[in-house]
Amino acid sequence: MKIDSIVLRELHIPLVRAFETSFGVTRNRRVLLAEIRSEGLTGWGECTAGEHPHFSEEYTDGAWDVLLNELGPKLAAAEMIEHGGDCPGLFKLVRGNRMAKATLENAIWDLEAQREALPLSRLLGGVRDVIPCGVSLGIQKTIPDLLAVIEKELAAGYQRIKLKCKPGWDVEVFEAVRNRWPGITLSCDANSAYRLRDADHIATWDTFDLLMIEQPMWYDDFFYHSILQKRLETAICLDESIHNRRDALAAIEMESCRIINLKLGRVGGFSEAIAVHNAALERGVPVWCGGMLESGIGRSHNIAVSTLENYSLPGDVSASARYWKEDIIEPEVTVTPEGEIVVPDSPGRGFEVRYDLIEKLTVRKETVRAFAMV
Ligand code: OSB
Ligand code: MG
Repeated sequence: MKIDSIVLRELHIPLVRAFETSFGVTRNRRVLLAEIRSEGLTGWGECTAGEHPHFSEEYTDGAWDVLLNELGPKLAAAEMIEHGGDCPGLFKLVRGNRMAKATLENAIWDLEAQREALPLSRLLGGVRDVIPCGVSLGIQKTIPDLLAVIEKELAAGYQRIKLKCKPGWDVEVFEAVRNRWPGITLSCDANSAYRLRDADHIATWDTFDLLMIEQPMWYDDFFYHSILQKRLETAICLDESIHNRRDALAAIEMESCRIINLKLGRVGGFSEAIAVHNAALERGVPVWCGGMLESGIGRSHNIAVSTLENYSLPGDVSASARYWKEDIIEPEVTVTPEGEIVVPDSPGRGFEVRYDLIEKLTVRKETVRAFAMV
């Protein structure tokens, strides 16, 4: 495919409610989008980097620079890009920066799906018509506040509740939730807030029958998680630690986790996500699709990848209205009373972009040049 233009944008969009994790509070998102035109079609990608390098090393301004001056020029100058799967090779010289890489690679997959007149989910090898949905609930001011939020999300149909946790917002919270709802599917996510010295404390959580404990310790660790996993009945799920197929193999081999949260941006795009997915499938380790507070573009990519066979647990991909007053896609993402998202069967992402709204929310916009100005 001939790449006609690559335009990068930064959009500022307030969340409808603040999202608090063990590493901080997000109130406003800075969303980076790539808009790639080729042969009369337009593909879109979203960068899932956060505003600060708190979840991973990547962050909005760093990703913007890498996209504009490193990856974008490589893609703009490429002569032989036919498939999304050609991007990892093209970007090989740039180390890390996976969320930035995924932004462009995923837009190429989107273009490819449109060119082949296939739903993106089918191009990726997906097998589901609907995907099961859970929600990730941020740390709240009080336990009664949290119980009220859970009540609302359960009434909306969500199949799994994930509680963000940290020291001081854990056992009492799990106890209160389990007392009220003994049977719901419940998990927690510490975003690396604990250390191995907390192992005895974490082991007491076994009584809460959690589906998993997500990334309890260091964001870059396998070894200490494998020690912790031996001391728990509850499955550990790794998120931050898994960047590629080799990481997944190491974590599975070392028994550092029994479940993987497989995020597109964190592993560098659809190609590596499929590789991690397949490695986990072959070894009987289920995966699910995490979220990064995405706009509709990233959300639609998450829906497509969640249709792969081994995405067998409910993900954190939920309705647009939980994040945005107005989403930048049409229709916005909605969830059925059964807690499922119906996967679009039209070519490409299956959601239109609201171009006027994107223009209105854009605070910077730059066209990538085929050769960086150095
Ligand atoms: O650890 O899964 C995480 C949001 C931002 C950064 C990290 C994480 C999250 C979430 C929110 O849990 C998932 C979502 O609703 O998009
Ligand atoms: Mg997580």
